[in-house]
Amino acid sequence: MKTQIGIIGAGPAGLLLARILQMNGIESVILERRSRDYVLARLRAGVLEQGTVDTLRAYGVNERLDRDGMPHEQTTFYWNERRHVIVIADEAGRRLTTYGQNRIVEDLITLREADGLPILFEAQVEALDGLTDRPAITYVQDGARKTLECDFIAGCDGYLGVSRRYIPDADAHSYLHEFPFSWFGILAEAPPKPEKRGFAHHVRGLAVASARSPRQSRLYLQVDPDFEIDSMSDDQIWDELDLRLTDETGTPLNRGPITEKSVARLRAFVCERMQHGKLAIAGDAAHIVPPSGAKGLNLAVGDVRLLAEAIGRHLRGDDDLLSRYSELALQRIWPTVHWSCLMSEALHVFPGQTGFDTRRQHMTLDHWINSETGSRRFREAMLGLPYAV
Ligand code: FAS
Repeated sequence: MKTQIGIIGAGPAGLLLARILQMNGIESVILERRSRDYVLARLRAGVLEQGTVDTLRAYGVNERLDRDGMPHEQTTFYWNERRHVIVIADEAGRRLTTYGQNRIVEDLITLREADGLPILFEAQVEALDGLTDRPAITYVQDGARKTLECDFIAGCDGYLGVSRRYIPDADAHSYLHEFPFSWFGILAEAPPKPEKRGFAHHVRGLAVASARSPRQSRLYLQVDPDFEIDSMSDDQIWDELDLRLTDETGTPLNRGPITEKSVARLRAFVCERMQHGKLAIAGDAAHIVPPSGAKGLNLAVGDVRLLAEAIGRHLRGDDDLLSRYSELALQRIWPTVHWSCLMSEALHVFPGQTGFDTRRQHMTLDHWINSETGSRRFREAMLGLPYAV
């Protein structure tokens, strides 16, 4: 099989890249190791920066987003049993929007299939060749080894994907930080209360209350890295969430059946080598952020906007932007990783944390909540950095 762009991974990065290329007249084939059902069932992110919403609108991926996306114009901190609100919407009308990653993925797959364009599911990529002249992807599907020849390869295959391995000295230019805790996430059929959405900084650990739709709540508890997913009953989960999210109103969360549970270790990772010859990586293949800042998906959007433009110019014989892809992408990646780590350091309880450490966390939260410069810094970081293109 031959195409112009071989894309590895049908997550948000790979699917959106394919969509942007298609709208610029560039054909691609997406190779995805998992089944279609598995990809659609993965929950993950849910908070979209304005730039992400604008990008999805620009490429016609907004019909359900405009109908079901929930405005998210403030962040609430629950701390010392009180609510503290920071307005995020800014004078230019920028704000956050809550709309599940799984729905964006479904919207992109639906559009691509309606256009009759190829996504090969259960196609496990095993090797990349010819990265400096005639790129080729070897993959296994239905037990047969096959080859996709292309002009360029985009590695959108996530943190555990194969593509990063084909970038020489990637490891020597990679930086990893593991946090000493995980997030225990639940999805519940319980209407989220607008007055109960935000982050709790509590002596027992962080809690997060967010929405996925008007009928579904997405909630997280900080847990130890070795937390057993079935170690808490549903009632114990709800009681712990209400305890950590306590505020002066005493309002409890709406409760309902828990339909999904997951545990994710918190880590931050950046690979500063995001390209080699006719291969470039984007999204989680190049970087991981702790979900505290709700940035992973939004960073992937910035990468693929830049990569799509660079590929388009490359195919027209102009390699200037492509030669600067890593450099330009990192100008957005590192500040966002730093912000996500600041949020993680301010909100979680660390092993061996002292009263001194806790008071310093309180100073950070107080700065964001009560000082003009702190609130502006918080607002700009949450709304997201401008794109390179
Ligand atoms: P993805 O990992 O989504 O997609 C990569 C794709 O490549 C996968 O479908 C995989 O199957 C495929 N693949 C891998 N190897 C392959 C191979 N050899 N051959 C073919 N295909 C291959 N971000 C937020 O902003 N907010 C959140 O609340 C949040 N919560 C998260 C919770 C969890 C449990 C996890 C794991 C992540 C969370 N994230 C969150 C981050 C997440 O949303 C990522 O940033 C986002 O999925 C990035 O998208 P991709 O780069 O496309 O990578």
